[in-house]
Amino acid sequence: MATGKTLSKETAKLIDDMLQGNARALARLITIVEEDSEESYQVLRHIKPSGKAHRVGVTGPPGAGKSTLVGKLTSCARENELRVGIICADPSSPFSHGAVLGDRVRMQQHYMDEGVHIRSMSTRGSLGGLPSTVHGVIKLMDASGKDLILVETVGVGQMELDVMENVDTVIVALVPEAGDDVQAMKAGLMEIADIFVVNKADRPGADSLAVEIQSMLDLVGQDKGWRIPVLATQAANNVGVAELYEQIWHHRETSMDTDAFAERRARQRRDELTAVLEKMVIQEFTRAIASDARLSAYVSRMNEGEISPYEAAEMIYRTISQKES
Ligand SMILES: Nc1nc2c(ncn2[C@@H]2O[C@H](COP(=O)(O)OP(=O)(O)OP(=O)(O)O)[C@@H](O)[C@H]2O)c(=O)[nH]1
Ligand SMILES: [Mg+2]
Repeated sequence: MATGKTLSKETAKLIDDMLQGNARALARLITIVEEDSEESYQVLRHIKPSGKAHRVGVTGPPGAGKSTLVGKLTSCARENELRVGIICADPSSPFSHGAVLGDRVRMQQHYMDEGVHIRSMSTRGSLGGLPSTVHGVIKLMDASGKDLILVETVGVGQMELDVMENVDTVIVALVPEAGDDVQAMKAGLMEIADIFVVNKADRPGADSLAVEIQSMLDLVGQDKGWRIPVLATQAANNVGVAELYEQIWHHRETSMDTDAFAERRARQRRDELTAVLEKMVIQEFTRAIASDARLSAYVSRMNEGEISPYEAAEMIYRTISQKES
């Protein structure tokens, strides 16, 4: 990574084309961002997202119907002539084996639609870490003029929860048969949900799951301003999806009124600043250590067990900051 301001001609053209709504340019730029290289740094540095797009995360256990929901929500958005970006994060997870193909089937109609851009991303493809790569892709989709960005993750790990830090509205989708999952995920998912969905409401146990979630919500107490709704849906049958769609926009309005929206976006910017700074500092220090015998001597002493990593870090840090001041 460098701090230079140069952008290759080729990439500058891609950005121009993307801003004009060219889908191939957007796809190419997403690939560049996924590679986490000098070029990705330049792309993210130069694009100016409008911040206009509403960002929605959909998470929940494997097979809960998240992709089906995302597909149906996309139809609602298209009926309202909104442009949609879809990010399916981590389809390579062992839980959703073959998901890319399945998702293609579930979202088939949208693949043919110019107003929809679908992108699947795997952890493997994102060297900078999935959450920050997803954040970069969200920014690109926003800059390209999308009105609604839907991000799907399988909510099982910390990384997937971190992805949800980058959205404005988090939908947690559960299913009747996932009784144990509710317990297991309670801690993580309860905290991040803005809207709960009990999908596959055509199956037995949906009502009692909704009651269970509601009583858990009552127990922890609701946030000021926004009452987390618990909605029953049948994504596959397109039942309850329109109401979910309404609730998304209702949440946006409410969180804008209470400043929760602005606070979330501000936190995202702070996280991004920290991440960029961290990268810059680590790269600068790594370069300095490699090119300065005095600094690399500390690393050798650490390797020989003479000093601890803490002491080595302190000495390196002190030497570099003295040199700079
Ligand atoms: N009975 C029933 N099946 C549904 C419903 N919604 C989705 N399904 C089915 O559930 C299966 C899984 O749906 P997906 O949308 O792929 O679920 P997902 O949560 O995206 O799955 P992963 O991404 O693999 O975790 C599919 O066969 C859907 O057709 C529903 O409301 N009722
Ligand atoms: Mg899926």
